[in-house]
Amino acid sequence: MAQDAAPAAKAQPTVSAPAAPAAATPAAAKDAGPGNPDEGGWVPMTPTPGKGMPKPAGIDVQQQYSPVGRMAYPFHVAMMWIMGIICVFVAALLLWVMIRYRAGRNPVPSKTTHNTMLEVVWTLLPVLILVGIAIPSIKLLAKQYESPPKDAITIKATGYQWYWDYTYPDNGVEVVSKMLNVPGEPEINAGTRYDGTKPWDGPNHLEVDNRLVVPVGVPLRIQTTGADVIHSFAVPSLWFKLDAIPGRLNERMLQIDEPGVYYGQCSELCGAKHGFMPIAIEAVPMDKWRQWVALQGGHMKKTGGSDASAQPADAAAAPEATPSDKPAEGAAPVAPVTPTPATTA
Ligand SMILES: [Cu+2]
Repeated sequence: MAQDAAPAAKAQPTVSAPAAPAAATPAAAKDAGPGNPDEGGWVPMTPTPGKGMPKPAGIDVQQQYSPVGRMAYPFHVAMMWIMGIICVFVAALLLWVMIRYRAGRNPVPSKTTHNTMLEVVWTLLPVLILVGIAIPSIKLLAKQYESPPKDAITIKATGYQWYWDYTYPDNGVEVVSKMLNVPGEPEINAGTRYDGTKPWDGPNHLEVDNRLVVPVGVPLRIQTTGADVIHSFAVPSLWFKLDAIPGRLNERMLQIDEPGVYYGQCSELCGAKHGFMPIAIEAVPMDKWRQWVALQGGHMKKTGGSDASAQPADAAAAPEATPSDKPAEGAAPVAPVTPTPATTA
């Protein structure tokens, strides 16, 4: 924690300026670079209110948009009911015993010590309930740890104090993703614009300058690591949470059911601005994703034969990129590749 304090203090000077609702253009120009949505004609998706984000006064888990989430959510609801019924039942029994068998009503206490039938029931019943829970629970656990198939699209999310960096190693794309500043609040990220200055901006504290753009309906291999301290990559509406640990490369499969913008946050206390490194995933159809990759100056995976299907599509994406009015895109080398600390890849 002492470590965290130092960079925080250094960053502090930028935090005081009381937010002149950002001239969007100069700010946008500042964060020009790979992944900038203002670059290359990419128009980010406008999020649907309430989808992939928390709802005001909501108390339930967010609606799920991934196969794992759709499996886990009903299980979560069933567990809540089982727990609730047991709590009410035990509390009722206690109350009944306290009232019915109080000293005042039973001056001569009963000498009963055993009841075989009752003992068998109160042993067997919890065992049966636990077995009943264990079966779907283990299935869900296994599903959550399912390995991505060989041809899954790889995305590596690196947590920094206090932003995310996304690389697509097979596509030669890198995106640095920082929280948008919040109107009326101290500036958190110098150089990023203010939330609400673009029509596609989502909720404040959750929207970022450059989203993680991914294709829908196909398995993604999400790898996480931390560049400095432990972070955690978590998106509630996709039932996805994976720690990002320095010196380690964690991996989990993610698949998103339908296009949309899904928001999450770093979920490991990682320092002073832990609360200001949100995650915004923009899931788009595959052809749009290919277009996005091309606009970032990236390419489709060079196939070694396993996923031959990618090749013709790659060829299709390429011409799309060439006439694009952004030839400079390719010229800008993919942002200075941040040395990733000792990841065991
Ligand atoms: Cu963090």
